[in-house]
Amino acid sequence: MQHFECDKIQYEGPDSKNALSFKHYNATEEVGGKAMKDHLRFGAAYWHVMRNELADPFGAGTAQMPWDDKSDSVENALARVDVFFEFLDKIGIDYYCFHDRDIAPELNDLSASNDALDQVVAKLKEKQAETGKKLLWGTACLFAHPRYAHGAATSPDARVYAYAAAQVKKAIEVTKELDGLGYTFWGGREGYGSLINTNMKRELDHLGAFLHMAVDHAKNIGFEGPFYIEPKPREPSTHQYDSDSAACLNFLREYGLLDHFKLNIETNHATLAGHTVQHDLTVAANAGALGSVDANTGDTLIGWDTDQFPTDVYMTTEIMLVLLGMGGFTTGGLNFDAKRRRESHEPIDLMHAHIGGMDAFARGLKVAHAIREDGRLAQFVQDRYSSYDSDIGAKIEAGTTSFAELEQYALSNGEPSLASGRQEMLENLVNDFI
Ligand code: XUL
Ligand code: CO
Repeated sequence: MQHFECDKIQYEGPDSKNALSFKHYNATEEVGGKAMKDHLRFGAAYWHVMRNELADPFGAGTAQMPWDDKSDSVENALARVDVFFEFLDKIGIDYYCFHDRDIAPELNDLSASNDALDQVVAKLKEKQAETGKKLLWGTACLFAHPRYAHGAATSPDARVYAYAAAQVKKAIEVTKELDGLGYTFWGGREGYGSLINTNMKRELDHLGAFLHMAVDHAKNIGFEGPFYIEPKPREPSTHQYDSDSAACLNFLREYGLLDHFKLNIETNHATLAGHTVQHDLTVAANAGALGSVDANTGDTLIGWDTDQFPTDVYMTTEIMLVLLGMGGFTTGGLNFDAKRRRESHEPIDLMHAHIGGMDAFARGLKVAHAIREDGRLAQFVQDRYSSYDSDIGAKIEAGTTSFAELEQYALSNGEPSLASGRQEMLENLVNDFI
């Protein structure tokens, strides 16, 4: 049975008027000697594609899901798997991501929930073998159930902490069972509503211990994929401890976890933190810790996590410049952590949404590659720092000078004459490629 009223989406080129085709994403076309699909490593989010009913705080869900009987039965969960793999096949996405409770029901009893999860995982494993689709990362949902209202690994209640640990233990195990390439921690409620009732120090110590136990367990069962932390400053909490790339890196260093974790950077989370996504990606990449990307975008007029599909080629270009600059993904990919607008409620809208995101990234990839091939942008930046390549500048970088020597240098060299930053010229240069 077909659940999406379309054939496999094909590349038809920029002149095509067929809305259900790719205009720019051509999976096997090479850019810089590497196929687009291997640069971009697109992933689909099970929670948005299969489980997001498109409700908002003011109204009920609108999404049409004729295949879903809305029950918490394992049968219903198993039926969704077929629909999801039809979706992956038709859209041509090779990777996917899930939370434990997206794929299988929360049954309010840990062993019953675990049994249900095992049944669905067995089916996912079969479908993966049949289709060649891969799990980019798995994760545990530690934020939806009321037991996690005060947090999970930062809950003030040790019984909740233990429950969360059990859930993560199982989620890592099923991720390994499915040959998952990574495992993500998004601290959905790892933060606070108010400091008036919060012991921040104890909560952070508990979180550090939790992640160390996760590392130990991964080692015990032979799960090698990296762990990712996904920064987000707020929502649902007032403040979340993993607020941005820099805060996450600091936390990982403080608790001795940096060797085991990379970051999964999400555009709309970076913007909620008051940064551009390019900023948070760059901070992560500089630390050698940029692992994966949750691709979406926010809305400049709405101050919350709207998780929209990325369509802005300027933004995808900026993202691809960072990714190409670090040599591309290893274990990570571009996971569309994005949902349709509430008004786009038909199954076919899932196709339009992903086509748009994939085409926007294909263009960003081509533009970023062309900018790098051209070389003028990189050359400008290199030249801007050239005074550090020799003489006193080289001594600064080598750590072989002192305030006393720099004072002598400043006294004898007089007022430095500055070069222009040429920001506008460079913005024009980037636009010339778009
Ligand atoms: C929430 C969010 C999550 C994580 C996985 O804002 O981004 O869906 O990606 O838990
Ligand atoms: Co995300």
